[in-house]
Amino acid sequence: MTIKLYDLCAKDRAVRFSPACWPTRMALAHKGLEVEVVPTLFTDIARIEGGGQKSVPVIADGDMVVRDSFAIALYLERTYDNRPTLFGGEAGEALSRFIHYWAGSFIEGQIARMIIHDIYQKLDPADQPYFRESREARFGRPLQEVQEQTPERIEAFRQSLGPFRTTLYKQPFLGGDMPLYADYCLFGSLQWPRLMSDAQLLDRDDPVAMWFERCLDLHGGLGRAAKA
Ligand SMILES: N[C@@H](CCC(=O)N[C@@H](CS)C(=O)NCC(=O)O)C(=O)O
Repeated sequence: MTIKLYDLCAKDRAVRFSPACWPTRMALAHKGLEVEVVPTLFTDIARIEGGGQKSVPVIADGDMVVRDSFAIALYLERTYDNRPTLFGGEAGEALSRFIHYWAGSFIEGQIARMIIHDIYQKLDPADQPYFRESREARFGRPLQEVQEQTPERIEAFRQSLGPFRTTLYKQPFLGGDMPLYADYCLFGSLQWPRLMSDAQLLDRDDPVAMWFERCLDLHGGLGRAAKA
């Protein structure tokens, strides 16, 4: 049965940019599951089936509605346990939880400060007032002032990826020889600026950039085919 994925979209509905939804798209592909992507605006989220949703991704697998990207990954792992694993066992699941939170807070927090106004400009006009108001309340400043693409900020971001980079000197993926859900968490973080901004956050010869290129090619080039 086809799984429905409610995925955030920009003004151009074909642009699906959410750093939280990309791990789910990659997880569904990893499991070899068929998916119908439902492009969803920020201002549509409350109307997603099941009701009461506050964020995407949300999936509907038949009657089963699951929200939150990590909960979805756990659901897919348990429900489709005869398909390739997303975690490589219980310890991998526990460690992936850390990567999920690290990507969603520390990594994406830094990226947001570099691209937030670029994101705003690509959103549907129906979403722009909500996005501006909610994000300006969060940052306490106008979006134009929050966004800083200075060399210093970009360099600080690159340096903060040090432990990730060092890991990639030893192995091609966080999962080892093959990607696992932890890779998809950080892939989502970096796919977000790739699709929504012209800022070059990584040096081309950075091992993290090379890992990202490998991720773009996974699952038939799913990530690379995404419209910017
Ligand atoms: N913990 C959630 C966070 C998801 C999340 O923050 N999604 C954003 C899009 S990237 C969202 O839907 N935000 C709704 C809003 O800001 O109103 C998950 O990983 O699924």
